[in-house]
Amino acid sequence: MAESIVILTGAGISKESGLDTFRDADGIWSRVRIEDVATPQAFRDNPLRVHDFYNARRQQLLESNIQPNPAHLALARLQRDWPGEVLLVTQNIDDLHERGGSASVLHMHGELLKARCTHCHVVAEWRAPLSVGTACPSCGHAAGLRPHVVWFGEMPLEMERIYTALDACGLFVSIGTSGNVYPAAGFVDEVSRRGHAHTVELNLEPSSGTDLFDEAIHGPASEIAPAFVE
Ligand code: BJW
Repeated sequence: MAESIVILTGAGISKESGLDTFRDADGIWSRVRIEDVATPQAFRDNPLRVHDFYNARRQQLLESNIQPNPAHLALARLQRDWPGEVLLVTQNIDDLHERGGSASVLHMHGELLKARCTHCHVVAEWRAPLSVGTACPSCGHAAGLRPHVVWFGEMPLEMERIYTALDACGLFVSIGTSGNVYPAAGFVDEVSRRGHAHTVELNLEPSSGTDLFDEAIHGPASEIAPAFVE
């Protein structure tokens, strides 16, 4: 039986599609402070500022020039053609894997094109701007909606499914992530501890955890991901 594969992607895979990463010199955290937009406290203190931040990113994602690149397409091909299981886990909140043809994507840090009600917890597709007074389409509560994203201090999504797949996989590939944010940064350790899976980093440059991988290939994702998959 073909080995199962877990792929972890980060902001670097969407960089060549026109979306900024977080920690590169021109990244999002060079312009905005994490504590102002990406924590539950920030949303409690100033929901308007947090909504503005995600509204702008949602609007950019929906612009016609933002399209999946060859790395997204290659992973969709891998998922379609590999005879074993391929779990695609992304830290990205964009929908470029889906638009690139991936039928199954696990968004551990949430999704920009969804909103969640803080009262009834329903998750709804959301493409319009959110504001402080936007009522929940399900329970009608005014001001209940927040972006369906995972902020610092919150539990990432689908962790049980991810750890089960990490325990079973024969190959773990990390693409376009700096390895700074846990728990995703610890996945390679989780796999390596078991000793019988191969681990590979594909990144523009060595990430902070590059030495933890069995193999590392450096270059733009749009070139090295298709080459790795073929
Ligand atoms: C290219 C490229 C090209 C560029 N081709 N490559 C100490 C104190 C306080 C907290 C902690 C602590 N230690 C650990 C924590 C926990 C905390 C954490 O990790 N903090 C660290 C900063 C230390 N983590 C959390 O709070 C998480 N929750 C949690 O841990 O819950 C408890 C738990 C316990 C046990 C099990 C499970 C859970 C939640 C983290 C939420 C992260 N949220 C964000 C923002 C929300 C979404 C959004 O707005 O988009 O998610 S932060 C941001 O970073 C975003 C990303 O998904 C995430 C990772 O970033 P990523 O993808 O790695 O991007 P970059 O920019 O860092 O790297 C890009 C890379 O691409 C670079 O290496 C480039 O070189 C490369 N690249 N161009 C290929 N063309």
